[in-house]
This record gives sequence, C-alpha cells and structure tokens, in this order.
Amino acid sequence: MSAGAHIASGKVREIYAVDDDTLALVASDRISTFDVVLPTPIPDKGRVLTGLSAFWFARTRHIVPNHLLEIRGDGRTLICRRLEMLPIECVVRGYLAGSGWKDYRETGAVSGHDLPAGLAEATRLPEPIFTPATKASEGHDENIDERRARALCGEDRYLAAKDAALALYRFGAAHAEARGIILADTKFELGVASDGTVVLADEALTPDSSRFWPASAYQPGGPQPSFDKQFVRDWCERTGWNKEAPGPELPDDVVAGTRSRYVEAFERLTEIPFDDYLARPEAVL
Ligand code: Q0Z
Repeated sequence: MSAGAHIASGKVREIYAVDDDTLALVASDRISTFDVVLPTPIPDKGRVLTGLSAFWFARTRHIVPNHLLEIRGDGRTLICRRLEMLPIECVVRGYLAGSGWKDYRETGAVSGHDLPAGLAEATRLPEPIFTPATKASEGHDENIDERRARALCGEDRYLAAKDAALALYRFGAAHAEARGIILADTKFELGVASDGTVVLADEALTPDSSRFWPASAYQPGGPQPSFDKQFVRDWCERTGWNKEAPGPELPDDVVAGTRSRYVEAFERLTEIPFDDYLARPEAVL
C-alpha cells in the first residue's frame, strides 16, 4: 500500500516508504497557479498526471531505465524503486519560455548556452538545450551552467543524465507535436540505482513538470497559453486576486473546464479514453 512512513511532500504530491527499497508516489487533485496551491481540487487531476507519467515510463525504457515498478488500481499511485537522487533538476528546453526566456533577455545565455541575439519570447530553439538547475527547497530553482552541474553530480553521472534528458525530450516532443501539443520545455529528475545505473525517476513529461502549449494557438513573440492551466489562470486574473496565499476558491464551471483540459491532454497524448484508464490504470503500460 502507500502505508508506511511519509517521506516527503511536494506542492501537490506525497511520497511514502513502502519498504527500504520501494516508494509510493501519490498525486493529489490539488492545483497550483502563480505558485500558490488553490483551495479547490480538480477532480482526477492526480490520475491524469499519474497515468501520463506511467505512459511515458512504459514507452521510454529503450532510452533510459526508470523507477516505475507498478501502478496502483486507484490510478494516482506509482510504486517505484528507491534511488539515490541526483542533486540537480534536469531541464530541457526546445523553446524560449519561463526562466529560460528571463535569463536570455537579461544575459543572452541560458545555463551557459550562448544563444543568437534578437530571439523573441517562445521562439523554437535551433536545437533543444540542456539547462540544469539547482533544487531549491523553497522558492525557485536557479539555472546553473554545465561546470557547476558536473561538479554536483560527478562527471559520468552528469553526462548520462544529460544524454538521457535530451533524448527523452526529443522523444516526448516529437510524440506530442504529432498530436497537436508543443512540449516547450520539461524537467526530469534522475537517480542512481545500487548498481550505479542512471535511472529516470519522479514524474515524467506531465503538465506539472512541463510546459504544454496547444500547437493551434502557437504564435512566437509573447507568452503562450498553457494547455492545462490557462483557463484557471485567466479566471484567477479576472478576480483581481493579488496572487498571494490563500488563492481563491474556484467556481464549478472553472473546475469542470480545467478538468476537461487535463483529460484532453491525457487522451490526445496517450490515445486512450480516460474512462478506460479509470477502469484499468494498467491500460497505459
Ligand atoms: C522524488 C518529490 C513527490 C515530493 C524524492 N525513486 C525515488 N527514489 C528516491 N527519491 C525519490 C524518488 Cl522518485 C524522490 N522526489 C521529488 C516527489 C513529492 C518530492 F511526489 N523526492
């Protein structure tokens, strides 16, 4: 079960120990926007994210081994191999957004990658770039250059993590693009197994760990609407909320609209009806 000691809490997920070698990752239905967890859950959001992660884990084993052992019948719990985690966030960017856009605007570079001058916000980069970041215990992660990331991980582990992250991004971005979704950037967490192998962990290629943009609305030169969260962000903006905790309670229509965006992302990417997933979560494996 997810019975066992509580190990860690994220904003919207929990980790429990199953035994010495095994963890349970449980995704709640909580949603955060503007860095604040809202008081109103989005029904099945945790199942969408769990199902998507499991889908990608099952389809990327040829790129890098991963921590997934089993998906629970509740659809929101992944049973995983416990690893020694690398001390960096493995971020890959195919487009210039978020802190990548901010760092580029201020310095012309992201994590030590000098980029051509004059790029607009949300531009597709000539090649995806690996932009490792520190793991901040609170506040925002900080992009770091290759030298610092290499020193934190060790040479061999760093190179294995970088190669895996770039290959995973390329795979996920091509799959998503063919289904009308731009994977602008994404963050992976990798760990090391007892035999020294570098292993993909945590969640992978979900809307909470990535920027998903609807390809139909893509227009470089400014911020892009988020596939999953734009509806709730726009509603929050209209309330005049100051973006400090506590966030506003969401009305039913905003909850329902947001849920359907998550379900649509799941169904477009997996080509599996979400009801099939709810009936049998192993359908994504
Ligand atoms: C993942 C995180 C979450 C809070 C630790 N297989 C693993 N082995 C050891 N540690 C982890 C994993 Cl996945 C691990 N996180 C990130 C996830 C809630 C923090 F669900 N922290």
